[in-house]
Amino acid sequence: MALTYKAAVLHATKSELSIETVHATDPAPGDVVVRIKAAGLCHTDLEVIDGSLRNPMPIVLGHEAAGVVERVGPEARGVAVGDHVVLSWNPHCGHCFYCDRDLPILCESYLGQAPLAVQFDGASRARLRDGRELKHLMYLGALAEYCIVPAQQAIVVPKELPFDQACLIGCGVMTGVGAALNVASIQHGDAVMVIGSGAVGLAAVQGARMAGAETVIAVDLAEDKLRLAQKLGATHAVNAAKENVVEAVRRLTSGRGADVVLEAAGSPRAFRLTSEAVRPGGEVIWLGKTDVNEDVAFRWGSLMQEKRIRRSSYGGARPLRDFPMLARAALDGRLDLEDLITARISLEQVNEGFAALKRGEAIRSVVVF
Ligand code: CXF
Ligand code: ZN
Repeated sequence: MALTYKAAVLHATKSELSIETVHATDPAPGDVVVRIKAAGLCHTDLEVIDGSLRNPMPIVLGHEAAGVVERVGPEARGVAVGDHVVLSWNPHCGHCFYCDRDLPILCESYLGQAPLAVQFDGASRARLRDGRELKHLMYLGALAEYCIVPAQQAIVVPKELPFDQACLIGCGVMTGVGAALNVASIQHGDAVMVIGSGAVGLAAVQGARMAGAETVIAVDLAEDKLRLAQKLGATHAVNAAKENVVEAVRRLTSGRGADVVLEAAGSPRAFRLTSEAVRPGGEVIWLGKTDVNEDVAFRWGSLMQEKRIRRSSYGGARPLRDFPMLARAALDGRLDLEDLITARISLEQVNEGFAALKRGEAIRSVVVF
């Protein structure tokens, strides 16, 4: 049966997405057909729109989504029709050099094919009405009523979790909470500084508390975001527009600096701050990003003294293990997802949603289908 559905399609950089009826191609035997119920708008989608992240066009954006499984291919394992799933944007082969070293985010097939914006088997799963092939951002293209993905990308989560909260687990929450739980080695009683109070930073604040940090210092330029960080578990808030952040963190840590710094702001100033604010022997995790061709300068002295600096792109995600864990944490009240949702919008409002994200007004706008 031919499947047609609505999708948010980008035809050219710096233009608006158009909502179009598109035609699915036949699923592969290992695929599942997921009816999308909610999808968050992330900065990475915005980078494709503004052209700083190059992708072929026309392309369906969106990579943070949850939905219901409607069809399961004969070779798909681990999911059943009716399951509620959160989608992962990191399919991986499981047997290359990096998969073998527990780094699926560096999987050779995943990285090799990502710029092509196809599904993991190298083919597209949808066409425009005129027959032209559609591309899918980050192996998903989830700003659409349907996503056809290999079963490994559809992770079953408890049905009690509302879809608008569940979708956030697929990117921003996994990245932030995962940085604290999987990537950093936060010890009970640690002082953790989190730079940036957007979706990833607010998830990192919560992850730091889950990991046992006693002091969590949120840093941002906006008072309302800092207030939200405090509501979500930050013990201190520092407004970098008004205060000297390094002095503030030293004051709160007996002069040493933070044990762990999680960066989620994505600006050269924020990156520079990380190595200044961390204590000798402490750990820095960079989550944000800036243009790949931009230079970022550091004071050499700030990089000395046994500091450990690491970059992470998906919070060390092992989706099968982590997505259900994050869903349970949300259901138990240990992880607040509701407060990350600034607005619920329709697919037709997606351009307004991206404009709000660009202006820094939204933590997460969630398209609800
Ligand atoms: C990004 C992180 C850098 C690689 C692409 C995906 N994360 C989420 O949007
Ligand atoms: Zn994202």
